[in-house]
Amino acid sequence: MSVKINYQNTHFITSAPDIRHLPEDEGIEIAFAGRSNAGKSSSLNRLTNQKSLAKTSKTPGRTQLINLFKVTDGCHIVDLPGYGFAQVPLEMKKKWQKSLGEYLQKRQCLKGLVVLMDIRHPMKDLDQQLIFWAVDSGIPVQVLLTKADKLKSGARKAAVLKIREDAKGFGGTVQVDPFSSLKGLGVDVLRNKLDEWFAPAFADLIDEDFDAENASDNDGE
Ligand SMILES: Nc1nc2c(ncn2[C@@H]2O[C@H](COP(=O)(O)OP(=O)(O)O)[C@@H](O)[C@H]2O)c(=O)[nH]1
Ligand SMILES: [Mg+2]
Repeated sequence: MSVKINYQNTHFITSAPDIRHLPEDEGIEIAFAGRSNAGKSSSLNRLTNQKSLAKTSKTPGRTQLINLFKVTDGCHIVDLPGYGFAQVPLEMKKKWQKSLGEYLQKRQCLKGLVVLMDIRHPMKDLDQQLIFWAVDSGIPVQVLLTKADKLKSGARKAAVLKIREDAKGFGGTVQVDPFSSLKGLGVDVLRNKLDEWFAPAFADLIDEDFDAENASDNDGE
């Protein structure tokens, strides 16, 4: 039994300066993470069919807050600040990494991590660190290789295969797929993955004739 969630209803709830200030640890949370400029905001906008849900910016490192979005009751998306931004002082970087590690290891409601990487510059140190932390905590990971439209299909396929091979080294559930916000490539893969991760939030409803307002069959109505 699977659920199709309508991501178009996603809306902003709050911004937090750090992980400690996030709302209560309940429901199901999926985090999006990636280096600055990897295409995270664009992917959220594409996922939700909203032009500026997550402000996209050509200036790297501008989104320094953690943004929390509600998809539907009990289902949240957390947009983590981009990392790898050169201008951030080392002390701040270290502090941020520490609290990010804690979040991945301690947040009970975190049920999935989406890691976005530019397909031309994948698996940088902090990308690997994040995946390692998630796998270590039993959290499944979806890697999206963004801006896939920038590569011709042969080079794109080669990159995907190479990174899938690398991903096996983490030992956990790490799925790797190409993605393009520009062309819409991989959006279905992302939606299906989120549907799967959020599905337990609907477990009570599923026995009944499931017809939740915000999680329709997406059949046009
Ligand atoms: N060609 C191409 N450019 C993209 C794509 N996604 C994002 N970009 C561009 O990459 C830059 C950074 O995107 P943004 O979503 O703000 O990245 P963020 O810093 O990770 O949130 C912007 O100039 C986007 O227009 C994509 O799928 N294809
Ligand atoms: Mg952004």
